[in-house]
Amino acid sequence: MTEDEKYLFDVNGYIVVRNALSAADIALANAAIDRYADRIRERVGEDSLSGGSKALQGSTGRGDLDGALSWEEPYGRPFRDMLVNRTVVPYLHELLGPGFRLDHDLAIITMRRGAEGHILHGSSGPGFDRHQYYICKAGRMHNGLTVVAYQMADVNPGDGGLCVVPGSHKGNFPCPAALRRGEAYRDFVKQITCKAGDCIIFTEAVTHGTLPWTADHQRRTALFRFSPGNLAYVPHAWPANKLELMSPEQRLVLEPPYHSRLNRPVLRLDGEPAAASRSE
Ligand SMILES: O=C(O)CCC(=O)C(=O)O
Repeated sequence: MTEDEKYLFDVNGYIVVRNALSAADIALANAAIDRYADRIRERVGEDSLSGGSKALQGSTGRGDLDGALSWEEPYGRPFRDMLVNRTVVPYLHELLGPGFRLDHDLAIITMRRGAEGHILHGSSGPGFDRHQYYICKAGRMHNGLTVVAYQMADVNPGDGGLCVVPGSHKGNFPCPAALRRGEAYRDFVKQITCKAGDCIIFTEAVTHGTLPWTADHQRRTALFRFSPGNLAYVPHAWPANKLELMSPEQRLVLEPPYHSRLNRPVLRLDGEPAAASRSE
């Protein structure tokens, strides 16, 4: 992560990593989503995410597609490879420390034209959330739960999708309800545009949410949530049949939470395994 990128993440609470996926990765990931499209579950009724906000409402819900890390070859491969993507791993080393681990299972988000938005949320404010935080001390950034969102389709200005309130990860006061509902202060909410193959990394501390999807093409985002190696948000024991599909490098990212001092194996910056190189 360059000094400029550290500045941008520290100031904004997110960063866009361009061209993290190759054209072949994008094509295979999209073919896999097409293959399993009948498993997409649209969040309607009590699963709706727009929280009753008129500004975020839509004609249908966000589509969720689970289980991709367990899909058979070749369909699951591009998603398993995202766990140890060599362009993205150095960012996670810097933001979460070596030994970062997958916290939640992968969730693929799809949105078709008219899909509703998601009320804005984030863990900054007057309290301290010990699982989702952003701190910078002595020139080093420390993050709790952190989202790594790979894009399989372009997100153009006005399409909708992920939005953030840049800088809000450092906020000390409660976020106004009208802002969270997309009903006021819209100038402070930034839609994040990007191309297929880009990856957006953001801290769960930054206030973020989803704008309704207006484009004719489907939104497709593979959303991973990582934690530092010592921390867990969700209880999780990865099942043996999932681990069997993983390479040795990918399995390192599925280690349970514990101190790196206890011989925690970590990925090197080039994505290969190595012993822990610094005490976290
Ligand atoms: O639409 C997005 O990318 C945001 C998703 C999100 O914040 C969530 O699922 O909690």
